[in-house]
Amino acid sequence: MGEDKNKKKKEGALHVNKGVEQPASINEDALRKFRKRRKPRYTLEQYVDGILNGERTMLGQAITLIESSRGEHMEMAQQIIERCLPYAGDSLRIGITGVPGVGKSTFIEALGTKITASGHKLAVLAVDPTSERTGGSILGDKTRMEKLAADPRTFIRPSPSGDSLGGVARKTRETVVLCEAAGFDTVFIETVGVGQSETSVHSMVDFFLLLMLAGAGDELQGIKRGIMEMADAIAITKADGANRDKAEMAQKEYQKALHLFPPPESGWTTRVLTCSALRDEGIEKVWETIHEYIRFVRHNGYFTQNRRQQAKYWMYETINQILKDHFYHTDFIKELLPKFEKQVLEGQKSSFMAARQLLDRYHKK
Ligand SMILES: Nc1nc2c(ncn2[C@@H]2O[C@H](COP(=O)(O)OP(=O)(O)OP(=O)(O)O)[C@@H](O)[C@H]2O)c(=O)[nH]1
Ligand SMILES: [Mg+2]
Repeated sequence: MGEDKNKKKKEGALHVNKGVEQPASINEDALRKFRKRRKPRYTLEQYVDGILNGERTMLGQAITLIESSRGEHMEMAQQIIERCLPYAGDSLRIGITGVPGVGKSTFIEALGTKITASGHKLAVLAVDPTSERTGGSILGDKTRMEKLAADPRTFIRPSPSGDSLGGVARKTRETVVLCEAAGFDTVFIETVGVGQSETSVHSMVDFFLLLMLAGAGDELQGIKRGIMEMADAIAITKADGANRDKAEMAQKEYQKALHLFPPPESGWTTRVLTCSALRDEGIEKVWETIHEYIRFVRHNGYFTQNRRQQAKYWMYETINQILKDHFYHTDFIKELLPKFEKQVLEGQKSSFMAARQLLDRYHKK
């Protein structure tokens, strides 16, 4: 997926007219060399000290290294994470998902301002692998999160961009570590409930909140059953004005529907709530429910068990990711791929054979 995107970028940027001599690519090369040489801006000590002091700018700079694809940056990012790990883990990680327009940003603003007003430090991150929205998904709707964006107790960071879902999710997972080391005791991870990203987010949070609309025609609004199964609570949004009754009806329906699902591993009974972020109604209740859940799973041991399982999951995810990245970024593989692809497309080689041969060449390199 990521590879296709890169390819498109290269081919689609400029149209080359036949017969017109193209300028030498000296500038490109010079630029590339300059970029390659650019070292991380600060020393490891400076990054780590800044983060542990809770400096938001330093935190932001370090996250930029996590998101970078330059070797030196990645190396430095890993060292920073390593040094921050002993100070991480001490936050409440909450995943928030829902279809576009369900009211995620408005909800985060309403709940977030309450959380920071009670003295907590909140980090708001996003996992959003669809490039069109990237960069804009969180910061773009600053108007919906006006108070939070200006709140010194909040750190808001849009989704890392230009990568596959696996890459985006892993980077966000690493960003959580730095946020926690910087003293953020509550972390929200927002994702749009339309694809695979919920599963990734679910595997990095302690509590998973699904926001849903009432009476939007289709009963389950294209929200897959699997996503409802993952939710520790469902909140029906926009329960105000004429929508209020509909929201309460939906609440009953979903509560009933949930009975048909297998009981979750945590032993918790999924709650269905209603809220209005605009009117600030029911928001407090959602927060109380989250705490009730945390007390419950801390008591029965699921909290720790779940975090350990997640750590294991991310170990394998990271291995897969690194192996895959390394393979696709190896120069001779990049050269061979189009040739093999062509042979497969033309039926000269089976896909299995092509894959096998490429991997053999890769291992022998
Ligand atoms: N009546 C009412 N409208 C709301 C409420 N919360 C959000 N809205 C409106 O719903 C629209 C979408 O809200 P957002 O918070 O931007 O929704 P979102 O889920 O972040 O949307 P995307 O970022 O596109 O995924 C906006 O016009 C909001 O003003 C609410 O509690 N009541
Ligand atoms: Mg939004």
